[in-house]
Amino acid sequence: MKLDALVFDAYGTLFDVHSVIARCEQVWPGRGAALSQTWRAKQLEYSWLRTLMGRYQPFSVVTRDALAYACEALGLALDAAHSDALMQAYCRLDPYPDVPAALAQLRAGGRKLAILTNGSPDMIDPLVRHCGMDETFDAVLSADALRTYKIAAPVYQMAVDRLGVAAANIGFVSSNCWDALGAKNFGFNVWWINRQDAPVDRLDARPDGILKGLGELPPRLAA
Ligand code: LAC
Repeated sequence: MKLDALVFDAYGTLFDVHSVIARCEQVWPGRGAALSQTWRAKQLEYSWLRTLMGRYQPFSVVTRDALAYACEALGLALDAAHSDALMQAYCRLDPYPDVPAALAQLRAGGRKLAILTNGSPDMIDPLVRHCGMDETFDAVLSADALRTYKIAAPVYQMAVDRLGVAAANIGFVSSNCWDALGAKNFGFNVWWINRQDAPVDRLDARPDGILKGLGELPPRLAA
Protein backbone atom coordinates (compact mmCIF):
# COMPACT_ATOMS: atom_id res chain seq x y z
CA MET A 1 0.00 0.00 0.00
CA LYS A 2 1.50 3.33 -1.06
CA LEU A 3 0.16 6.20 1.00
CA ASP A 4 0.98 9.70 -0.18
CA ALA A 5 -1.36 11.54 2.16
CA LEU A 6 -2.99 11.08 5.55
CA VAL A 7 -6.35 12.73 6.18
CA PHE A 8 -7.80 13.12 9.67
CA ASP A 9 -11.25 13.68 11.03
CA ALA A 10 -11.21 16.46 13.63
CA TYR A 11 -13.74 16.21 16.45
CA GLY A 12 -13.30 13.15 18.61
CA THR A 13 -10.30 12.05 16.53
CA LEU A 14 -7.65 14.75 17.03
CA PHE A 15 -9.57 16.95 19.48
CA ASP A 16 -11.42 15.73 22.55
CA VAL A 17 -14.96 17.12 22.33
CA HIS A 18 -15.48 16.15 25.95
CA SER A 19 -12.85 18.64 27.09
CA VAL A 20 -15.86 21.00 27.34
CA ILE A 21 -16.96 19.04 30.44
CA ALA A 22 -14.77 21.20 32.71
CA ARG A 23 -16.38 24.40 31.37
CA CYS A 24 -19.89 22.87 31.67
CA GLU A 25 -19.10 21.84 35.26
CA GLN A 26 -18.31 25.47 36.17
CA VAL A 27 -21.82 26.45 35.11
CA TRP A 28 -23.77 23.34 36.19
CA PRO A 29 -21.75 21.35 38.76
CA GLY A 30 -22.27 17.60 38.50
CA ARG A 31 -23.96 17.80 35.09
CA GLY A 32 -21.00 18.36 32.78
CA ALA A 33 -20.53 14.79 31.54
CA ALA A 34 -24.24 14.22 30.84
CA LEU A 35 -24.50 17.57 29.06
CA SER A 36 -21.44 16.91 26.93
CA GLN A 37 -22.73 13.45 25.89
CA THR A 38 -26.17 14.71 24.82
CA TRP A 39 -24.68 17.79 23.18
CA ARG A 40 -22.33 15.71 21.00
CA ALA A 41 -24.98 13.10 20.16
CA LYS A 42 -27.47 15.75 19.03
CA GLN A 43 -24.81 17.69 17.13
CA LEU A 44 -24.09 14.64 14.97
CA GLU A 45 -27.76 13.69 14.62
CA TYR A 46 -28.71 17.21 13.48
CA SER A 47 -25.91 17.25 10.89
CA TRP A 48 -27.18 13.99 9.34
CA LEU A 49 -30.86 14.95 9.58
CA ARG A 50 -30.25 18.35 7.98
CA THR A 51 -28.40 16.60 5.16
CA LEU A 52 -31.38 14.29 4.59
CA MET A 53 -33.82 17.23 4.76
CA GLY A 54 -31.77 19.32 2.36
CA ARG A 55 -31.69 22.11 4.97
CA TYR A 56 -28.01 22.81 5.48
CA GLN A 57 -26.82 24.99 8.31
CA PRO A 58 -23.12 25.35 9.23
CA PHE A 59 -21.76 23.08 11.96
CA SER A 60 -21.46 26.07 14.31
CA VAL A 61 -25.24 26.61 14.04
CA VAL A 62 -25.94 22.89 14.42
CA THR A 63 -23.64 22.77 17.45
CA ARG A 64 -25.35 25.73 19.11
CA ASP A 65 -28.79 24.21 18.43
CA ALA A 66 -27.64 20.89 19.88
CA LEU A 67 -26.42 22.68 23.01
CA ALA A 68 -29.83 24.35 23.43
CA TYR A 69 -31.59 21.00 23.02
CA ALA A 70 -29.26 19.23 25.45
CA CYS A 71 -29.70 21.90 28.13
CA GLU A 72 -33.48 21.83 27.80
CA ALA A 73 -33.53 18.01 27.89
CA LEU A 74 -31.47 18.03 31.09
CA GLY A 75 -33.43 20.89 32.69
CA LEU A 76 -30.48 23.32 32.63
CA ALA A 77 -31.28 27.01 32.07
CA LEU A 78 -29.12 28.31 29.21
CA ASP A 79 -28.82 32.03 28.58
CA ALA A 80 -27.08 33.74 25.67
CA ALA A 81 -23.91 34.40 27.68
CA HIS A 82 -23.51 30.74 28.65
CA SER A 83 -24.27 29.61 25.12
CA ASP A 84 -21.53 31.95 23.83
CA ALA A 85 -19.08 30.79 26.50
CA LEU A 86 -19.62 27.10 25.72
CA MET A 87 -19.34 27.70 21.98
CA GLN A 88 -16.05 29.46 22.73
CA ALA A 89 -14.94 26.40 24.70
CA TYR A 90 -15.58 24.31 21.57
CA CYS A 91 -12.94 26.43 19.79
CA ARG A 92 -10.46 25.60 22.56
CA LEU A 93 -10.73 21.83 22.86
CA ASP A 94 -7.69 19.84 23.94
CA PRO A 95 -5.99 17.51 21.50
CA TYR A 96 -5.80 13.92 22.82
CA PRO A 97 -2.52 13.58 24.73
CA ASP A 98 -0.81 11.35 22.11
CA VAL A 99 -1.90 13.48 19.13
CA PRO A 100 0.75 16.26 18.91
CA ALA A 101 3.71 13.86 19.01
CA ALA A 102 2.05 11.43 16.58
CA LEU A 103 1.32 14.22 14.09
CA ALA A 104 4.92 15.46 14.35
CA GLN A 105 6.19 11.94 13.56
CA LEU A 106 3.73 11.50 10.70
CA ARG A 107 4.73 14.86 9.28
CA ALA A 108 8.38 13.87 9.43
CA GLY A 109 7.41 10.83 7.34
CA GLY A 110 7.01 13.17 4.35
CA ARG A 111 3.38 12.48 3.51
CA LYS A 112 0.84 15.26 3.03
CA LEU A 113 -1.37 15.74 6.08
CA ALA A 114 -4.86 17.22 6.08
CA ILE A 115 -7.94 17.62 8.23
CA LEU A 116 -11.30 16.80 6.63
CA THR A 117 -14.09 17.84 8.97
CA ASN A 118 -17.76 18.63 9.15
CA GLY A 119 -16.74 21.57 11.33
CA SER A 120 -17.29 24.94 9.71
CA PRO A 121 -14.28 27.27 9.33
CA ASP A 122 -15.52 29.53 12.15
CA MET A 123 -15.04 26.55 14.51
CA ILE A 124 -12.17 24.51 13.11
CA ASP A 125 -9.79 27.34 12.15
CA PRO A 126 -9.62 28.88 15.67
CA LEU A 127 -9.31 25.39 17.17
CA VAL A 128 -6.34 24.44 14.96
CA ARG A 129 -4.72 27.78 15.89
CA HIS A 130 -5.46 27.27 19.59
CA CYS A 131 -3.70 23.88 19.45
CA GLY A 132 -0.67 25.41 17.72
CA MET A 133 -1.21 23.26 14.63
CA ASP A 134 -1.24 26.01 11.96
CA GLU A 135 1.89 24.61 10.38
CA THR A 136 1.01 20.93 10.80
CA PHE A 137 -1.41 20.45 7.92
CA ASP A 138 -1.16 20.97 4.17
CA ALA A 139 -4.90 21.64 4.14
CA VAL A 140 -7.76 22.06 6.60
CA LEU A 141 -10.84 21.10 4.59
CA SER A 142 -14.38 21.76 5.76
CA ALA A 143 -17.53 20.13 4.39
CA ASP A 144 -19.00 23.63 4.69
CA ALA A 145 -17.47 24.44 1.30
CA LEU A 146 -20.03 22.02 -0.20
CA ARG A 147 -22.86 22.85 2.25
CA THR A 148 -23.32 19.18 3.11
CA TYR A 149 -21.86 16.75 5.66
CA LYS A 150 -19.91 13.54 5.86
CA ILE A 151 -20.62 10.82 5.12
CA ALA A 152 -21.75 12.18 1.74
CA ALA A 153 -19.16 11.01 -0.80
CA PRO A 154 -18.47 14.48 -2.33
CA VAL A 155 -16.97 15.56 1.02
CA TYR A 156 -14.30 12.80 0.85
CA GLN A 157 -13.72 13.71 -2.81
CA MET A 158 -12.64 17.18 -1.63
CA ALA A 159 -9.52 15.62 -0.11
CA VAL A 160 -8.66 13.86 -3.37
CA ASP A 161 -9.13 17.06 -5.39
CA ARG A 162 -7.36 19.38 -2.97
CA LEU A 163 -4.37 17.15 -2.22
CA GLY A 164 -4.04 15.84 -5.79
CA VAL A 165 -3.73 12.28 -4.47
CA ALA A 166 -5.88 9.35 -5.63
CA ALA A 167 -8.27 7.86 -3.05
CA ALA A 168 -6.35 4.56 -3.14
CA ASN A 169 -3.22 6.42 -1.96
CA ILE A 170 -4.90 8.26 0.90
CA GLY A 171 -5.01 6.96 4.46
CA PHE A 172 -8.01 8.26 6.40
CA VAL A 173 -8.14 8.28 10.19
CA SER A 174 -11.28 8.76 12.28
CA SER A 175 -12.47 7.78 15.73
CA ASN A 176 -16.06 8.10 14.54
CA CYS A 177 -16.88 4.65 13.20
CA TRP A 178 -19.64 5.98 10.92
CA ASP A 179 -17.09 8.37 9.37
CA ALA A 180 -14.43 5.67 9.06
CA LEU A 181 -16.88 3.42 7.21
CA GLY A 182 -18.12 6.28 5.02
CA ALA A 183 -14.49 6.90 4.05
CA LYS A 184 -13.93 3.19 3.41
CA ASN A 185 -17.04 3.08 1.25
CA PHE A 186 -15.62 6.04 -0.69
CA GLY A 187 -12.36 4.24 -1.39
CA PHE A 188 -9.80 5.42 1.19
CA ASN A 189 -7.56 3.15 3.27
CA VAL A 190 -9.03 3.57 6.70
CA TRP A 191 -7.91 3.37 10.32
CA TRP A 192 -10.58 3.57 12.96
CA ILE A 193 -9.40 4.85 16.34
CA ASN A 194 -11.48 2.84 18.79
CA ARG A 195 -10.70 4.42 22.16
CA GLN A 196 -13.86 3.08 23.82
CA ASP A 197 -13.64 -0.58 22.77
CA ALA A 198 -16.88 -0.22 20.79
CA PRO A 199 -18.15 -2.71 18.21
CA VAL A 200 -17.84 -1.90 14.50
CA ASP A 201 -20.97 -0.26 13.08
CA ARG A 202 -23.06 -2.38 10.74
CA LEU A 203 -22.71 -0.35 7.56
CA ASP A 204 -21.49 -2.86 4.94
CA ALA A 205 -17.81 -1.97 5.40
CA ARG A 206 -14.91 -2.68 7.75
CA PRO A 207 -11.97 -0.43 8.57
CA ASP A 208 -8.59 -1.65 7.24
CA GLY A 209 -7.08 -1.22 10.67
CA ILE A 210 -8.18 -0.48 14.23
CA LEU A 211 -6.05 1.63 16.61
CA LYS A 212 -6.37 2.41 20.31
CA GLY A 213 -4.96 5.88 19.74
CA LEU A 214 -3.20 7.97 17.09
CA GLY A 215 0.13 7.17 18.74
CA GLU A 216 -0.11 3.66 17.28
CA LEU A 217 -0.17 4.89 13.68
CA PRO A 218 3.47 5.99 13.10
CA PRO A 219 4.92 2.56 14.07
CA ARG A 220 2.27 0.77 11.99
CA LEU A 221 3.18 2.83 8.92
CA ALA A 222 6.87 2.24 9.52
CA ALA A 223 6.37 -1.56 9.84
C1 LAC B 1 -15.79 15.98 12.22
C2 LAC B 1 -16.73 15.52 13.29
C3 LAC B 1 -18.08 15.27 12.85
O1 LAC B 1 -16.10 15.86 11.03
O2 LAC B 1 -16.23 14.49 14.03
O3 LAC B 1 -14.73 16.50 12.58
